[in-house]
Order: sequence, then C-alpha cells, then structure tokens
Amino acid sequence: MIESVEIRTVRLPLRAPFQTSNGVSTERELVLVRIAGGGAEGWGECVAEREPTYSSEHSRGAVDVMRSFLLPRLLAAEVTTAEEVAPALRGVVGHPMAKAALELAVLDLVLRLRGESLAQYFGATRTRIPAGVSVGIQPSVAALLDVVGGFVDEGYRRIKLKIQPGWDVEPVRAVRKEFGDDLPLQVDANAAYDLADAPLLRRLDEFGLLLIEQPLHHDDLYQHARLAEMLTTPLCLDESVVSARSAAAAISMGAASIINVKPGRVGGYLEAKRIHDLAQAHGVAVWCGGMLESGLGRRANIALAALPGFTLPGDTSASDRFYETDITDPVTLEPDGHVLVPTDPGIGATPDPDLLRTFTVDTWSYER
Ligand code: OSB
Ligand code: MG
Repeated sequence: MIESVEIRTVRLPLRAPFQTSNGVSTERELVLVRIAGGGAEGWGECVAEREPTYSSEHSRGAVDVMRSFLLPRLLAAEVTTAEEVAPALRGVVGHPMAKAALELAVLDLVLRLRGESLAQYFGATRTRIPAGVSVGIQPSVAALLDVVGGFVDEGYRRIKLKIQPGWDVEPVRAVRKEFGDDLPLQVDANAAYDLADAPLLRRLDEFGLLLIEQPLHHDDLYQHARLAEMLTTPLCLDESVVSARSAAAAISMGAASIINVKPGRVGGYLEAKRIHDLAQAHGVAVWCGGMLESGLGRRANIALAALPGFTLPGDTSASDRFYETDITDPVTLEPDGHVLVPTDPGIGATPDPDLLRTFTVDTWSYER
C-alpha cells in the first residue's frame, strides 16, 4: 500500500513564548510524515519537541529513528491497516512519538481511502467538545491575570496553569481571587517536585482545583501513590503514563485518579484509545492532552477527545492560539468555548503546500 514517504521538519513561530518547568520555547519545531499510496495521501504529526526536555524524544532524533529503524520495518511488514503498525514496530524499544506519527499517517491514509473520519473510526459520540487551555509560566502575576482574563473572555471552559517551585501557590491564589471559585482550574507541574514537597503541594488543596497534573518525576509511580494519600486535590498523571500497561499500574496503585491521554506519549492513537477504554472501565476520568500541535495534530486529538470517556475538558485549545499562521486551516474556538469535531475523511485537513514550503527546514523522501 505504501508507495512513498516524506518526512519534513517544520518550524512554526509561536504567537507568544510558552514556558513550563522544563524551559521556554518561542517556536515549535515539529516533524510531519506524509505517506502516499493507492491514489491518496495520509499525514501524521510527530509531537517530539526540538529538545528532549518533556521526554527523551526530540525532533531530530525522531527523524533519524523513523528513517533508520521504523520505516524499514513498516515497509517490510507491508501493512495495509493502522492496526498493523504498532506490531510491525514493536522490535524498536521506546520512541513512542516517532511511532505514533507513522501510525497516524497510515490511519489517515486508510480512512481517506475509505471516506471515513477519524472520529467515526474511534467511535466518537460528540460533534463538539468543550476546550480547555494551558497557560504557560508568566513573567509576573499581573501578566498571568491578563493572559488568563483573555482566555476567559474568549470562552475557554477550563484553565490550566503551569507551575514550578516558586510559581505555584501565589499565582493560583491570584487567579482564584480575580476569577472566582467557579472557574474550572487545574495545575501542571511537569515533574518539577519531589515527594518531600508534599507539605507545599498540600497548600494547593484550599483552592478547589480540578486536579494537579504530574507533580513528581516520570518514574515516581510509587511516590505519586503516596502523595495522592496526602492531598485532597485529585492527582492526574501525564509523563508517567507511557502505555496502557503503565496506565493500568498507575490506576491499581492509586497513583492517579485522572489520566491525561496524549497519543504521542503512548505510541499512537490506538494505544490512546485503549487507555480511554481501560480508564472508563475503572471509573477513572481521562482528558486529552496537547503538545502545541499544528492544526493537523490538533484535529486528530479533538477526534479522540470526542469519545465518551473524555469527561474533563482537555488541552484542545484552538491551534490559532499558538500560531498566527498555521500549516492547515486553523482550528478555531466557537464563541461558547467549544471546538468542532472534524467530519471530513481521515484527520479532516491537509497541510497547505505553500505554507509547508515556507516553514520547512528539512525534508527527506523515499520512493518505493
Ligand atoms: O505537560 O501537558 C504538558 C505542552 C508541551 C509539553 C508538555 C505539555 C504541554 C501542554 C500543552 O501543556 C498545551 C497544549 O498543547 O495546548
Ligand atoms: Mg502535562
């Protein structure tokens, strides 16, 4: 089925710097995969960032692992369905974001040939979903209140504040004071704390947060379970959940009562759906995370997030909140704070060739 493959590295300027406990970025470097075959094309977006700060993957490494190890396996396996992609790549350890991008490109291609949308394929039940927005660490509390106020005015249904030591209790207190107790509010530490910080993290309990996301290190599953016993705020895991297996372990240990599902982090949309199904069976809420995707990856996330177990608003903010110029038609926010679930075949959008040319910094291609 696969006749040609193109892997592109693209750099998109961000509207505003995005700062987390891992560092600050002013542009998004991402890798796009295009697979052509049978008279159609399929696209995948790899969410690895330029530097390996969120996880061990990075964009240049993802391109290399795709070229050197993943594509040879994918081509040798002669896959004709998305379900065959992960088994074909199983021999390579790790690199979930690179694997996920290839799986998404195959899935997009297969669905386009069939005329079926990603949401239909997943069994999604909704046509529109409420959108949350992730707010980076700001230079001052005044700047934070400004940024949050802008998003609240736009209609976002839930606000997530990035936190780190020195930027936690005070910004949360200030946002609660300014916008009231009814604002759905949560925080994300990106693994910036230790279990010894439990007394500090307990101070967040008084603010009625929806959840605290990934306070401790990636492999601190046991410590998260201990921390969960000390907090009244529900504990949510992001970085620690890398597969349906680790999701099951986290749930059974009591390390998470909520899971942020990111397809790239878990090796693809099919594994992400399995985590949704598992969590739903255990009464654990899930929501769809984000990785500053372009309109392409964002649409795929929104299709996934339209599944019934995604009961909390996700980081499915409009792509035009990150990018003034996107590579696809932008994903935009409806006035009531929802985003629309795409209905066109596959992901429901393709990159604009001229814009792609403008933003591409590196291309590699293969013809069978
Ligand atoms: O931890 O959820 C995270 C962005 C890059 C890396 C990690 C994270 C994030 C976000 C995503 O918070 C925000 C978004 O894409 O809307
Ligand atoms: Mg997170």
